[in-house]
Amino acid sequence: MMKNIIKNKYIGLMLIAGLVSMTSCEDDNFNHSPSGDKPIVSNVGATTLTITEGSTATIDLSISSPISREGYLRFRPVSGNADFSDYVIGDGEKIDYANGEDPYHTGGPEGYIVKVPAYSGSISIPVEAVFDVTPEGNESVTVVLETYNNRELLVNGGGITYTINITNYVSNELDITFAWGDEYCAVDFDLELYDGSGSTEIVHSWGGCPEFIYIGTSDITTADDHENGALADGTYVIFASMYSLSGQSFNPPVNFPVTLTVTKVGQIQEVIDLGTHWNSVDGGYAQGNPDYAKIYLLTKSGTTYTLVDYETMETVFQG
Ligand SMILES: [Ca+2]
Ligand SMILES: [Ca+2]
Ligand SMILES: [Ca+2]
Repeated sequence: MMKNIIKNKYIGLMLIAGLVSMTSCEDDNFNHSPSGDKPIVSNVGATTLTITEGSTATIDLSISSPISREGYLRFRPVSGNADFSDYVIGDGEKIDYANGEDPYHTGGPEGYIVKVPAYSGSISIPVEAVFDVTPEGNESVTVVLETYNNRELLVNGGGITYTINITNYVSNELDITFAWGDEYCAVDFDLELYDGSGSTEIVHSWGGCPEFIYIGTSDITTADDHENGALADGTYVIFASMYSLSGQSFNPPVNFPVTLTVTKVGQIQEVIDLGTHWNSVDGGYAQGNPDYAKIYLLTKSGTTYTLVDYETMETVFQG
């Protein structure tokens, strides 16, 4: 009984507040657009984008009547084999239920969210095809542009469909990635590139997990983490090692799941399994393990790279 009285009182107060605010609306001259007059967002550029990995294109929109409030739009993927790791729309903000993300707590399907600033008459939204070295087929995704969250903006026709085609990046650059399992990142492995004598370091990768060296097309000037540059034709030394267990102990002992992945960017990739070379008992250099490194000879001849296992003299990569 008491509950009902309170509830009725509350509703009564709400009605009075509503009447007051309606009255005050009629008293001023501010033009409140009925919902049918909300700004309409229209496409003004291409609706099919073809973008090479590592490059960016734009989706260009016009907004029919700029408003004093920010609005939100969503690009909702509806089909295709490219996922959020392959392309980024806007500044990358998204709802992604697979990873428990919903920044506006509004529910609804997954997609990239773009904020349209107040007073915008147009907006140009970047679409980035994410760079990777992996040789792969072309990727594609179809997304639908829709209003989102506060629904201050309406999209022409209720939605605009865009097709984003992602072209595999291909080059004569070489990527060498040395990985030992994300769960063992506290253990310190290192990757280094030396000249043919094995005594002068050209470049090293010491601070990552995985470590990688990228041999690009510009000149190397200083030895630094991952720095890329062109190499003159000749033979070089790749030195892949465990520096230290870094105080980590493992019970039971483990073989670290080490791989050396050699990729002629976008073209040829070889994953060399080194899963039996390093373990938690023998450790690395700092633990006095004499077999703490794997050594390879890397020969560059024009745009062809050959990697030979120094122990067995077996060719493990050519491309
Ligand atoms: Ca890709
Ligand atoms: Ca690729
Ligand atoms: Ca390291």
